[in-house]
Amino acid sequence: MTNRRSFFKAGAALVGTAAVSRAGAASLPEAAMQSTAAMQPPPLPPNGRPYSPVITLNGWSLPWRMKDNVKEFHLVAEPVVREIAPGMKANLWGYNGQSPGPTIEAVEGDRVRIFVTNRLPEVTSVHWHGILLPSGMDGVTGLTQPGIGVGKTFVYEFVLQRSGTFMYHPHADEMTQMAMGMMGLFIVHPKDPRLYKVDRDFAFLLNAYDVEPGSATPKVNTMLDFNLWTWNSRAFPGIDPLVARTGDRVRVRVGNLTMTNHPIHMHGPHFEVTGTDGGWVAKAARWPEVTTDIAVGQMRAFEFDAVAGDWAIHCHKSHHTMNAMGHSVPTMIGVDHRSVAEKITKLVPDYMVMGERGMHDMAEMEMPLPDNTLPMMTGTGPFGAIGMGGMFSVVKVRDSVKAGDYADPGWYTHPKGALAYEYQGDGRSDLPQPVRATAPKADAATLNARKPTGHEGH
Ligand SMILES: [Cu+2]
Repeated sequence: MTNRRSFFKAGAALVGTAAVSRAGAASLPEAAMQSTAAMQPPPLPPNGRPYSPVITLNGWSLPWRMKDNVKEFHLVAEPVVREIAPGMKANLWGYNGQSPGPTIEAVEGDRVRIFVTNRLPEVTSVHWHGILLPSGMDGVTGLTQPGIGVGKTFVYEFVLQRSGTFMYHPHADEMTQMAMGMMGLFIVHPKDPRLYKVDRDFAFLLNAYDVEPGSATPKVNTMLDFNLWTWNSRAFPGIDPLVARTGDRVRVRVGNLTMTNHPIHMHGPHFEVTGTDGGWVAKAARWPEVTTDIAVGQMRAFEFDAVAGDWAIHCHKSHHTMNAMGHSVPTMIGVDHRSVAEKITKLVPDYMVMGERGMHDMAEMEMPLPDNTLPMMTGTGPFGAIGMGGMFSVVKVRDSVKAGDYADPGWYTHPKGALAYEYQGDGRSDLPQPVRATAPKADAATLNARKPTGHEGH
């Protein structure tokens, strides 16, 4: 039972195997529940080693019970209803009332004992993604443990060997359970709270769902063509802003549990990646960036010095800043279909011509949508439609924000002379035509060129 052999030969500094204490498992710690998608201000640790908690966007951190110097947490895997954004709720699976599950926060060197109760209709398990632990605690159904049966509770116990940004998710029927939203963040703070200290520490998971417009339950067999691209199971404009004070050192931690990579791009100040799956990045190995690509299963932490303004932060795959809508919409740019539209309107009075001058109109029009469906491009700023959904938010930096205040400060007031404006200088609207080269005569080769056709099925 008490196996004290080192489980990781190369790491002399590592503490020995965590042995589950059956006495400790005698009574279940209370399982805190959350019914709202509103961000819950992070509590300071009531006991144990000190740390500065992370801000989980639209989320919360799980309280623990300290028992004989062990932090005891209780996760309950269960069906939940998550508000993806105001106007749309999804039937997901998650933990303790929400998807993603609550963020687990602890400190390097802590011994944690995590009770997992299964209230799903099938077996589950929890894999502690990125955390170095005895392999028997790794949570892989069939390989390191039997699945946690319906209605049963399992206990995981291990010592946190190193600090960093980690995740948890099932390793049982993963395709279904992750497509349904079962995942959470696991943050391990450094033992020395002065190490890597920042003023604000935000965290979110990249996740994705395929929920048909008008329905509420994700299609779990979808492999790549998801239609809801979310951060912590929220789509813009439902995603919290990242609020900071001018000059704050800000960290953003991101984990990717979707089925594709996401180049996360931030406007404004350059940032540097300070943490990866392998831990903290040495100062000499950091370089300035404005986009960091986060592959499937990866975690990244990046840091910057906050500069006043409203700065967009988003995935740079432009289809990931869109909300659900059918994808089989033909490209109409450059097509004048007014005469056709007139004929259709006689038959279908509500018919709308759209897309022939680009898609921006769609961000502004109020189109009737099926129930429980978000507009495809949405969110309104001080200057009109933002035309974004999905994986998009705003870093809102102000001089006046107080320490510990994460409330939305509203829109930025731009200093005089620091705002783009419409040119009205000489009143001319007939701008000179550019001189264009004359097109060469089409020859046989051009006429024979075959263009690819048929994009149905994408
Ligand atoms: Cu993306």
